[in-house]
Amino acid sequence: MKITLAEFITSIGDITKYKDYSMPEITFVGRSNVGKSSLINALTNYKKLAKTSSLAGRTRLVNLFLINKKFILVDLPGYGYAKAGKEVQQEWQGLIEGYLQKSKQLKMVFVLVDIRIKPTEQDKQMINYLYYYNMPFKVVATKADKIGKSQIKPYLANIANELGLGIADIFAVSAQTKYGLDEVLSYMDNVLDYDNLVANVDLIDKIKEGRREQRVSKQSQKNTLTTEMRNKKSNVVSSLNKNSKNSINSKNTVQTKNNLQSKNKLNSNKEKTNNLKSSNNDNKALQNTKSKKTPRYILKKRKGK
Ligand SMILES: Nc1nc2c(ncn2[C@@H]2O[C@H](COP(=O)(O)OP(=O)(O)OP(=O)(O)O)[C@@H](O)[C@H]2O)c(=O)[nH]1
Ligand SMILES: [Mg+2]
Repeated sequence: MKITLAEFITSIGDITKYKDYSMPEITFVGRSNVGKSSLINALTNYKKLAKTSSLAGRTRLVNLFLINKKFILVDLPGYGYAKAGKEVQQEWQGLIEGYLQKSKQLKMVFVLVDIRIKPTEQDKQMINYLYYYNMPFKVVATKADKIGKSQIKPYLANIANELGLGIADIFAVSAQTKYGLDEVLSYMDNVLDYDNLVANVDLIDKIKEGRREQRVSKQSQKNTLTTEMRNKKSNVVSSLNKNSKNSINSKNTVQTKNNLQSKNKLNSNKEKTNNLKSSNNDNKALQNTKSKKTPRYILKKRKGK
């Protein structure tokens, strides 16, 4: 089989949203940084189909790629990346297991191990898991370019021994030098019965159309929401204005009442002061009448008499 066309279908972060495209699927599992995404790029001959990184934990979602319009390659997050933290590791584990359980079209699981590194406990658990659920799998030892060609067989024998498999059950590959890729491709060919696969010629167009419709409906939802929010806002503002007017009115009424009361108070005070004043004047008048003495010149006159 020669891969001439590879197209991105979708990325899934919530496995409940996984959709069955009714096409055979092949997936790649393994430790973070083992080379899953690089192997997909090398097999398809696309440099940037799947995102890769020298740092572990690059792939965080389940990524689906349509190949030659006939089958799907699935790139999964890696396991065993301690630095990602427990919660994130569990999330990735959930995506890996969720995908393996959900896919009804899974024809092959490639379990990747680094050719130079002894398979980890998690690699063994993965293989036991696949055995347990009776899922077809094959081990692929990656980064074969890192060791001399003559070393490949002994390294493969070690891995096979660790995993309780025969050496023929393991492929050795290099995404960098393309070593062993043809072998993997022809194995895929057999597994898929590639020549008898019917191409789904307009799947990507349908997906694109679906995405466009989603975008439009999201945008219109957003617009409705914005209009609703604007209306709500203007209602709130107008009711605020009404309230503040009412409160001003009631304030004014209270103020007028208060003013009236204080005016009345002032008037009654004034009256009181006036009363007091008049009573003072009366007193003064009384006092004046009481202290009225005979004028002095009259006295003198009387003396002179
Ligand atoms: N020398 C060599 N390096 C490789 C090979 N395959 C992958 N690498 C490198 O290994 C690193 C990790 O590769 P990825 O393909 O991102 O690994 P992954 O398994 O997808 O990693 P996660 O997405 O984090 O799970 C990158 O720096 C690659 O360039 C290979 O065959 N040979
Ligand atoms: Mg990756």
